[in-house]
Amino acid sequence: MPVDMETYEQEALAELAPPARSAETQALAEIRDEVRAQRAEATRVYRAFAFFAGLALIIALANLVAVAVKLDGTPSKTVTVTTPAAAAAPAAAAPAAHASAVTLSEFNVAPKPASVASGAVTFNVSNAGKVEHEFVVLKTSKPASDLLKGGRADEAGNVGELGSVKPGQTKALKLKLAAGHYALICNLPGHYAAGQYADLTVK
Ligand SMILES: [Cu+2]
Repeated sequence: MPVDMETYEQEALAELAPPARSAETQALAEIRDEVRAQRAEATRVYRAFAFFAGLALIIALANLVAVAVKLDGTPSKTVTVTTPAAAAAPAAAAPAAHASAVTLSEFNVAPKPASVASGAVTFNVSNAGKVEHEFVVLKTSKPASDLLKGGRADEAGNVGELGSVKPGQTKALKLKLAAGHYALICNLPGHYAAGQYADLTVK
């Protein structure tokens, strides 16, 4: 009887096993089908996306071509900027100024303009530097850079000066100047040697 029981159990197990296995198999098959379905759906979505993306690209390209064709077809307009004759005329025949704005700094003299008309000339001298400067006008045939004499500039030909222009200060110097070459310098110790000079032409 024990043998029979064993056989029965084995048979019973054998009977149970296949359905159990087939249930598992079926579950796996369902999962597989589900995965396939999802994959198919994903592919559909991707294809749809790719289709619309492609469509958008084609539309964009078509627009580009349309714009290019339109641009090509449009007669190119040359924009001519006409300088007003009134503005050009003074520049061409600018009368020489009777004033020059001079900026002093470490260590420079910057007259604007650097050419003035003979007669009454006003120098509006500003000290844009951080230390005190002076402003000396010399009538000389030598270049402004060629006046050094013992550490300072030779002041021969001095026609007028402002002895002191403090930082931030602006002073006017009015002189009667004949036509010729002038040197504008600051002759405080070391300033000329450091390059504080400029040439001026009086016409
Ligand atoms: Cu100076």
